[in-house]
Amino acid sequence: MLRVSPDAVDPDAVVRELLHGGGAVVFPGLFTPAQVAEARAIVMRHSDADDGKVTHFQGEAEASGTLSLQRRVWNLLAKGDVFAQMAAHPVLMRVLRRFLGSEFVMGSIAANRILPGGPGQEPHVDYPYWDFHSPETHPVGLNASFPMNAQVSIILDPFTEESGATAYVPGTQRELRYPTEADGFFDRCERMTGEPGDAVLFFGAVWHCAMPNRSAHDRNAILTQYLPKWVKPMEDMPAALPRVVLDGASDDLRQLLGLNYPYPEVLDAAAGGNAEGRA
Ligand SMILES: O=C(O)CCC(=O)C(=O)O
Repeated sequence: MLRVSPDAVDPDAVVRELLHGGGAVVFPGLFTPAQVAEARAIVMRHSDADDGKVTHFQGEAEASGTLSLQRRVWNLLAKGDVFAQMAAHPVLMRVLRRFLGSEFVMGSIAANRILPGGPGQEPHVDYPYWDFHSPETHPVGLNASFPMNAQVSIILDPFTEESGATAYVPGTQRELRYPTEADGFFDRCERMTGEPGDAVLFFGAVWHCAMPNRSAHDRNAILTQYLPKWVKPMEDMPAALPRVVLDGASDDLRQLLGLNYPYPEVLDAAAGGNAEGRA
């Protein structure tokens, strides 16, 4: 995986790697130990007693009864200011504006905690390609020549092969299709290993999945999903956030929440000149 120093980021080089190279880059040490500690404490607090919120892509875990050892904490913006700092980090904003367009939005910000002994996931591609196992539900001819997703995993615990660092098959984003058994994912995969505070940016069309945690410690990561402004987000974040967070949102956060993008709109009800101007 290409390592990109946060002090020397060339957005065009990152975009090339995401689209035409391995599909993933890591920004080492993007977040401070204090930010990591704060984020981790909140995630642990919200998931300690909660074994009900799981992810898709967990067929085997369902069968083996270990489902409760992989936990999600959704809607993180409502749970601590540190998550807005993470989501709108200037390095990420700069690169993502190049990759997804200057008015890109955020589709989701959640934590994935895998407890010791916890399961991995099935190899998959991410929203909005998540159900590409039924390609006929998507437009004809859709390919990966431009991206409709970017994922950022912010690592909160050591990500090692033992602890279940995300597995991915470099280059598969170019194929834009759902991985099948016949693809031999687990024989071909590499791992997104890293240290707390590192941020891995990848194109969610690359085949990937969380892996089982065989270490003695929890494996936490913040998973942030970014989309072009016109893709319907996965989480309805504005609806889930308290008014005070929306009112106090920075310009970047307003953009991420999609508050600057007007559609869909009831154009009959819009002020006369606007509707005409936008048609
Ligand atoms: O936590 C991980 O390693 C990846 C999670 C993931 O790919 C997902 O939930 O879609």
